[in-house]
Amino acid sequence: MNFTEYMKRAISNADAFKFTAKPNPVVGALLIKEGNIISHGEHEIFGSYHAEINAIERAKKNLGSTFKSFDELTLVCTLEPCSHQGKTGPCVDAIIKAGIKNVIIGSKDPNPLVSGKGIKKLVANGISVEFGICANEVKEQNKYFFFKHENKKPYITVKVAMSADGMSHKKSGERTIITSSASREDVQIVRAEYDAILTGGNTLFADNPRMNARVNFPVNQAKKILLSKKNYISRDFKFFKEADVEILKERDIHKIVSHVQRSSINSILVEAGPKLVNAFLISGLIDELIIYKSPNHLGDNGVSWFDKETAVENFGFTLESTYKIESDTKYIYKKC
Ligand code: AOF
Ligand code: ZN
Repeated sequence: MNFTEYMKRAISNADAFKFTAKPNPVVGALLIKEGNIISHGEHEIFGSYHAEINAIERAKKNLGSTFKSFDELTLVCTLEPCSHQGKTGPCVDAIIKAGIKNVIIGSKDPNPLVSGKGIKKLVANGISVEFGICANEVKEQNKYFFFKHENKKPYITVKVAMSADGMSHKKSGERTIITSSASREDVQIVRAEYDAILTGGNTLFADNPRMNARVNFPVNQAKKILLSKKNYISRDFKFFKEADVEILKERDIHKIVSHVQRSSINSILVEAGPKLVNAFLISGLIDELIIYKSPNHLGDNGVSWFDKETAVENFGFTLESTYKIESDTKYIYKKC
């Protein structure tokens, strides 16, 4: 195997942890000696050890058997090793301390705390560093993390469930189930991918939603953000169950987004009613729109999502893909 192939292996190993490492990036590392993988390590869980540390610690078990000293090994890691003291120690220090002399990196870390500094410190300590192998694949694998740092804003998706005639719910205000259970199951997987789920007070009071990802695999549940000006909100709503909830009174979407930008959140899924959804779309800060459309009509009893049929295009979105989910259709629009 050459280093590109090892990098691809490290990327694949890391992918298994995309739901538990978030909002951190997934990272994979391998320690190689003369064409053999001596050990591997991944960043498995948010807040826990980084990939390089896991690879080094795993290799130590074979020190003296498959290899005699770390200077015989090449470290292949998908992301630039960190140089900051975060929840765990800086990876570059552990690499230097172990005595590794060769490091092959996929992509530079876009996080300003690290970016370039990790590489610089390795080089300053006499370590040979090569970077840029499969950088695009690493970036694609961690697209929300890279997006946030490169665009100085989190990636924001709005998700709506719509009747065939473009309605959100019944005028009477009662909870209306529009799409099939299969579509609603699909939403669970979408939720699992995001770092934060945002809704408004109207949706909370009308639907009492849980808005967690009910999936059959381990997931670091999204932080929940509730926009409401109310001074008192009962914690009996399902939204608050086993959740990290932040309530914001702010109404200015730009200010809300800058506030989130300062946290570790890279991506937000907005699941709200027409008023808030339209405010987000008008702000121009939405990057993706997911519409689940059912074949059923609500007719005169319904409240429309958008004013015009061409609203989606007017907001600057283009259809990227369409999926059938039983009798519903899922449309994914991207900003262009
Ligand atoms: C690495 N190896 O496996 C990962 C890195 O909060 P912390 O301490 O876990 O640090 C998170 C930041 O560290 C994250 O934003 C990114 O810049 C980097 N992630 N770095 O050397 C890893 N997961
Ligand atoms: Zn690290």
